[in-house]
Amino acid sequence: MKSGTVAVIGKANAGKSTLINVFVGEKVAIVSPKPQTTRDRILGVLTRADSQIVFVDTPGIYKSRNTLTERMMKTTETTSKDVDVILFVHDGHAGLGEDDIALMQKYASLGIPMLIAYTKIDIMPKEHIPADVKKLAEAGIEADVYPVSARKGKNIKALENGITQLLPEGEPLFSENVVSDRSERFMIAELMREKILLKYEEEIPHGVAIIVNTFKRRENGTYEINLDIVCEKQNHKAILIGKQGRALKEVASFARQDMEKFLGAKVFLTTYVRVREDWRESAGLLKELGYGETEL
Ligand SMILES: Nc1nc2c(ncn2[C@@H]2O[C@H](COP(=O)(O)OP(=O)(O)O)[C@@H](O)[C@H]2O)c(=O)[nH]1
Ligand SMILES: [Mg+2]
Repeated sequence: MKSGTVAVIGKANAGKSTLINVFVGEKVAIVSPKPQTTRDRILGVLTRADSQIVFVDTPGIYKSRNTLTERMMKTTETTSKDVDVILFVHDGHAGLGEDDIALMQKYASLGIPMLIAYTKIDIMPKEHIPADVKKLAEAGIEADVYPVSARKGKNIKALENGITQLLPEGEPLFSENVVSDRSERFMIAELMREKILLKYEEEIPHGVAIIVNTFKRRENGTYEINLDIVCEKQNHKAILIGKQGRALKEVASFARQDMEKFLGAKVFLTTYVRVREDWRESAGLLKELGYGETEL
């Protein structure tokens, strides 16, 4: 059996998490048009009759600015060195710049087999693809390039086959019914954060963390969930809540609907917004909020 780990690497917003969700066939990582959506390393597991691919989603590559983004970068860096295969995800529709090529060269030089997913081809002119593939070859990047669309499910199977071929022979790392290493509790917090990312301007969601206080399955099968939405400033709290609590009610309602889909049961959700100043700069608070150092 082919079995191994694949680090999914690329710039913020390239489409890494979306691609993993499509491979796995379930939402294991939240997605939004904003950078810093993925903060943590998350595993997505794809098991077939004769193969198991363990995708490692990473926060992506950033120019570090605060303790949280630094830790995110470190997660990406350590992950990329400790896997069987690197899948470099490039947003084809964003164009191929010198900085993209430099990044690919950097990861290609680690001595780990690498493939390139050239994604979002559903929203770009097809004629750009061969020109970019040629540019990559000219830059000495030997990795096979797979033009794909995660959104339209295009060419995903070919990429899966390409990855499988590069994996070593071995026993599966996870049992066949596992799709992620993360708990339901974690996904609940992430779904709340996703809706906040989608609704508010970047400054607010980037300063938000979610704490799950209560996650309880009642005897009748419904769930009782209570969350703290932690933000960095009083004025962020006011914006999060909105006039007469309307903004918060709306995001909580969207989050609850997704939680119900995810858990397959009715959810009673209550939320409370708290201010903890500068939590992103404090190692202690980061740990408390679940952003401690992670190891593969
Ligand atoms: N049109 C299109 N959009 C995509 C595709 N893959 C991802 N996106 C969008 O790109 C944005 C960033 O995706 P995400 O998976 O969060 O990127 P990440 O930061 O690399 O994990 C989201 O708005 C996605 O819906 C794709 O194949 N086609
Ligand atoms: Mg992501």
